[in-house]
Amino acid sequence: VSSTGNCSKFVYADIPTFAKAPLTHPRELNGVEVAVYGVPWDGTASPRPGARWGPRAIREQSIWFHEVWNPRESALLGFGRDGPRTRRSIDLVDSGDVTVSPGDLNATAKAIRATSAAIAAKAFPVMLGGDHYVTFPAYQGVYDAYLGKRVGIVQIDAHADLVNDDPVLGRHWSATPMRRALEFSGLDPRSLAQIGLRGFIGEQARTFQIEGRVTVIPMPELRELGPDDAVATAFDAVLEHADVVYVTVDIDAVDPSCAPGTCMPVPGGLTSTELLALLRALGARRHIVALDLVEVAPPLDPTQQTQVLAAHALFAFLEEQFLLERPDHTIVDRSG
Ligand SMILES: [Mn+2]
Repeated sequence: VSSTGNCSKFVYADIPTFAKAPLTHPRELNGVEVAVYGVPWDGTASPRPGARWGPRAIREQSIWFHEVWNPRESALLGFGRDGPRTRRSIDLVDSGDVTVSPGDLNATAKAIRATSAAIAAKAFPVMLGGDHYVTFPAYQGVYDAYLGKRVGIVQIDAHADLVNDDPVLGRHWSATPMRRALEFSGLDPRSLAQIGLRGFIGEQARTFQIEGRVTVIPMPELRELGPDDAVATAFDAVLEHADVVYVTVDIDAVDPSCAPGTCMPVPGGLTSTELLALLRALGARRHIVALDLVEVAPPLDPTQQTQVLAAHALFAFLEEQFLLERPDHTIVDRSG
């Protein structure tokens, strides 16, 4: 959107909306297919802040390929599956950022939930975080938009984020969102699947996983299964207890050597190649009603590669989900 009325091809020119898509308010999404929005919030990160800069940094890196891809005008041609394409373009917009209130989690969570609900009612929401706590109010918004449907979760993450209550940090911070989401939905914990876990886990969270029979595919098992089978296993399990799926991707699932810009890095994670393959495997699934990508903390990565990877991962998902033909392709009914 340049002052001459033309959308400049250059990465360094213009206002960097996601993929240089038009900026469109969540109230004006009629006919829109995908709406990207940001939550510039890290007020619930426990160890290191920085994820408030995530949405802007991902947007900046999302325009590198504008020369070859303008979502509404030109084809997005990645090197994924070589299948037939259902179409060339995606009716994608950028709905800006949720208005956060620094220091006021209640007001911020309320705003996230309202924005998420407004977007999910009209389009496929892609949320750019933010620390991982923001997934909880975003999930609530999707739940509101799909009232009557059981919204399961497939989570790509190094951590379980299933802490219930911490003596110091309490119930609302970046290690609790999956626990809060299950508590809110009242769904069987088997409606949650977690892929990429590693490192060490608190007893509280581990006990919940075991007792609730949460599907957990830790790193060693993921390496054995490969991305396609891991995603298939997760979806098969979750869809026994859910009608639709919310996908949340914590960039810390990736090894710190590929994605150092995150608040709680854990060694032994995905390569960037594996993350892209996972996002393609996810993108090939039906039943997904929302996606988020969280915990990109640009101040912790002077090379900017964390947000470059984040942008590529989102493109891989979008190409699979919206442009490539799938044998089981079904658009989820948004009419409720
Ligand atoms: Mn997380």
